[in-house]
Amino acid sequence: MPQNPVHPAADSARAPRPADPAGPAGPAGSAGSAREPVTVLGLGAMGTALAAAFLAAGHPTTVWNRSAAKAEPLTARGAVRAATPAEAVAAGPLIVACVLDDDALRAVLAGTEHLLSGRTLVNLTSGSPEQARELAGWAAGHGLGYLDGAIMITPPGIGGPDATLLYSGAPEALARHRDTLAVLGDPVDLGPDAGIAGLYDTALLGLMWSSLSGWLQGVALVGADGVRATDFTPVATRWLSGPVAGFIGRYAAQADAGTYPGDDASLTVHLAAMEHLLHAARARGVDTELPELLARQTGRAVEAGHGADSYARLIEGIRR
Ligand code: FVH
Repeated sequence: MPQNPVHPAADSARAPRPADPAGPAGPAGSAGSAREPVTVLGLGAMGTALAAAFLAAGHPTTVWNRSAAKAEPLTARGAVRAATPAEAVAAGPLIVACVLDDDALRAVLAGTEHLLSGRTLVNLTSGSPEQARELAGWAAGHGLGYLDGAIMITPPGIGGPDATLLYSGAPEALARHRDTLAVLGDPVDLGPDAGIAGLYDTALLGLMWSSLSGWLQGVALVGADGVRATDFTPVATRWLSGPVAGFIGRYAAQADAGTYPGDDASLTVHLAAMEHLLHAARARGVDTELPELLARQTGRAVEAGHGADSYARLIEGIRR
């Protein structure tokens, strides 16, 4: 394997192992003056953005991708292309993986097991909480620190002010690599259970889809009377970021406590307003599937005798 002048640690699988991840950061670690070397496995749209952010921040960056050609724009900017996953893993203490799914990640890591001890794997591949916990157990068996991560932004936003990444898993791994990972976006620590980041991810995506569909419903409704989406939207975002965010903040405590005082607006009032939405949608030939679902959930709670409760009461039906 050829010597690499830019990043000698990428030279071969014979490279020395990194310091114990639980120990203090070495000269190349987050706490040192030199930038920590990073390996990025997977150069799809997201992996490429991650590697580009590390490079832009001055981290010696080794990359590997199944289709080698995708590394070219990054090598042109100073990345080192590893010929194999093993060579990439051996390049440094911190491995950031972002491939299609869990199966792909396992395929990539197969055959690297003997190199893993003492390093940290940050898995930014989307997966289920169960897959994350299984991977954490597998990693522990190989002496590999494991952090599961969820990226709450699309590739162009990586490194930008709106980028948030959720992490859960080995606490010492996050502490050790926090400065490096902060290059990608604000790191949010969700604790030691590796499955929690993925769980938040799916819950937050569900919230995003519900919000987007609610907004599209509104766009269709006002659009039927000639209002443009771009005129409706500033009012909608003000509504969402102000009052609606406030409702959520208040209802969170009710959902935890299991008591739902309807002192702001009762379910009976909500149901009556949903009937207006249904009527307005029908009158304009707009799809009613979403408002029907909302009215059905609310109607069930009212029929069960909870009409005086707040909207947060619906959690009981959703939790089952
Ligand atoms: N793109 C986004 O906005 C979201 C944001 C939130 C997190 N997701 C997750 O990130 C993972 C990767 O997503 P991506 O957008 O980078 O996806 P692609 O551009 O399609 O790249 C896929 C990479 O995976 C490699 N790959 C696929 N199968 C295998 C395999 N069997 N063995 C090895 N590598 C594999 C693929 O390689 P290649 O096709 O270029 O050779 C790409 O590097 C994903 O979990 C999102 O849910 C992104």
